[in-house]
Amino acid sequence: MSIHLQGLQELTHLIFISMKDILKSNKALKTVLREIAGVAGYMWERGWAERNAGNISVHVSDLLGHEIAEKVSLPVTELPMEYPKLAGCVFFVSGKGKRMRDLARKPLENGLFIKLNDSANGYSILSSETDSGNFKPTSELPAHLAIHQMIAERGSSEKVVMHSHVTELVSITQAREFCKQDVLNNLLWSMHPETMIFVPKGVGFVPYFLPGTLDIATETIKALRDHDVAIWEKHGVFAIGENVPDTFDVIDILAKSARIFFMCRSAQIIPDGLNEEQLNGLKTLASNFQTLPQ
Ligand code: 2HA
Ligand code: ZN
Repeated sequence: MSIHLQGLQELTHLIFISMKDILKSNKALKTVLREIAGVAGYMWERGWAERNAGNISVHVSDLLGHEIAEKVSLPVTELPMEYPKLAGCVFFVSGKGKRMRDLARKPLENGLFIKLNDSANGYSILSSETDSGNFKPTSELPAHLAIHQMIAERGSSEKVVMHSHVTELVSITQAREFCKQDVLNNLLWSMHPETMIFVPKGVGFVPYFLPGTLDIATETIKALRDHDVAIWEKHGVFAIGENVPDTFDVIDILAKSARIFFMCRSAQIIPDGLNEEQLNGLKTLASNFQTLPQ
């Protein structure tokens, strides 16, 4: 029996792609993995990634699709729903139960490449540098794929979906008065002028749901239809972006605003915040804003 299992494992190993080999020649993919590792480290350093908290997925079909086109005979794991716009697409996703601080050091051992099947109702693991059969994509895969599907439906260019337990933003949602989208956005925008510039669409608020479920995935895509970031009540944030560093920066800017608010409050200061006229001025500036100021 054990001999048989060992044989099976070897076979599975053979049909897995060696990512280390692909990365030797694929510089663009190497850069993305380096960026993921960098951002995972920042999340850990900021205290937003305790234990296995947080997850990330990056749509990499453009970078990897041609190299794996012929690899079709891998085992398929069923997904809880269909994602028709993602048929055949390839993603790098952080691994279930894996730690951000480990992803920061060894992205290939703490994340994996998956490819959706042609019916878009299942995925295959293309690579795994750990040989354990228990290595799976993040528990929030339904939310990640629902968001990538929404991005594909509207034809926009975001490739990255990032989830993190941002302490400052989770803290704000502990107060019922801030669990209203307009109140929350006004608070965050009013704490610092650059929040309006870099997060002009503000945040969408998602009331508490059980993590990892289709319900929270559905509510998250509703929130992300008109916003770059969704804040999950008493849990964390989901952000989307065109690349890994920019996606992290949006979360970081929002956290800064929240931190200013809490720092004032803990010094017994009731922050004035920017007023309506000042915010309107920033809104106009943001709509004309194309490139980063020098
Ligand atoms: O990856 O953060 O929401 C673990 C989580 C689940
Ligand atoms: Zn979480």
